[in-house]
Amino acid sequence: MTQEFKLLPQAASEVASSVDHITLYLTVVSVFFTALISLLVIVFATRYRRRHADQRAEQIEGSLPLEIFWTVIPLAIALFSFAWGARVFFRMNSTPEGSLPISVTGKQWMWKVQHPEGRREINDLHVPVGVPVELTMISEDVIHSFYVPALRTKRDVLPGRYSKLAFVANKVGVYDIFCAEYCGTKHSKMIGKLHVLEDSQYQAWLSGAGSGPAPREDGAQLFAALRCDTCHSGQDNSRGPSLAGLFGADVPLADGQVVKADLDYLRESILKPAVKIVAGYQPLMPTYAGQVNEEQIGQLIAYMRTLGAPDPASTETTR
Ligand code: HEC
Ligand SMILES: [Cu+2]
Repeated sequence: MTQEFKLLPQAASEVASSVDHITLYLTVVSVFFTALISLLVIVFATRYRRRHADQRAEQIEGSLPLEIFWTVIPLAIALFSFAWGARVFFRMNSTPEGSLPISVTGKQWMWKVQHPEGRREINDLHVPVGVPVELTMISEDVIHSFYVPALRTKRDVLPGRYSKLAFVANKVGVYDIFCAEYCGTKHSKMIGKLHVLEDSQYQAWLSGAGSGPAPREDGAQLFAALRCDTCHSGQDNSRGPSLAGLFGADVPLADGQVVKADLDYLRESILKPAVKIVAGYQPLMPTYAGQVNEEQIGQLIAYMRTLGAPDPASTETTR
């Protein structure tokens, strides 16, 4: 209904329709109470106005049933809005198992995208219809924000920290992508298109021009080129810890803390190795800040995630 009269942008996901329904509901409730209260103000002001100069107000004692009535009704409405909103919020922010991992790097003033099997694109994002997608995003410079109105979803893209955005597009078509955080002179030009394709078209598109090595393959090359393997050979006498099975594991640190080896931890280990020292090791690792850009860090992480995994070819590589 809301799509027919063009008050709202197209809706290309189930979440988008849910967001529209909540918005509509909140608008109706607000308009209803605004109208009711305004009307009552006018009615009471006229009806109970002062009629002659010596008229005194009568004191009213109050009424318990009335007070319960106007406390319980707003409470019920507020709780209902909260429960409904929270449900949609959780649905928006949950990533189903087996989501398609795609990495996005924001940069003044463009969106760079890399698919898990290697195809890259700039200011375009191709995804299959009906398949859950998870974007892992980071910025090379300032804060950007990845916004797709048709999906009613938006997430800040930060320098120095990964953020995630999950969605399932349910309608084939082409939709706008905007940067929703002012990021400099050409912020308004930082736009792109989301292309939602049938699965077969997506597969065909994946193998088209612009496909290159998968991030994990680029990562393996970088790992050798940057000589990471000299210290992380995985051998017992190696100067650095083995990286096999590291991703997602708990890492005991020299100061007694235990941290989870997530994307941000791996990224920090490459750029600021001295911040968290693995228990039992010396702080020998040099920093690679300035030698690798965000995309290369993503590739190194994608490669490290394949280490020690049962079958590297089938391992999910988010970055
Ligand atoms: C000079 C030897 C050396 C080189 C070269 C080196 N590392 Fe390290 N690395 C270490 C040592 C020693 C540690 C453990 C101490 C620490 O946490 O800093 C470590 C820790 C790590 C950790 C955290 C491991 C864990 O178990 O939590 C990661 C991830 C890592 N290195 C990745 C890399 C990558 C990627 C490269 C190449 C870009 C690299 N290292 C190059 C010596 C090295
Ligand atoms: Cu931007």
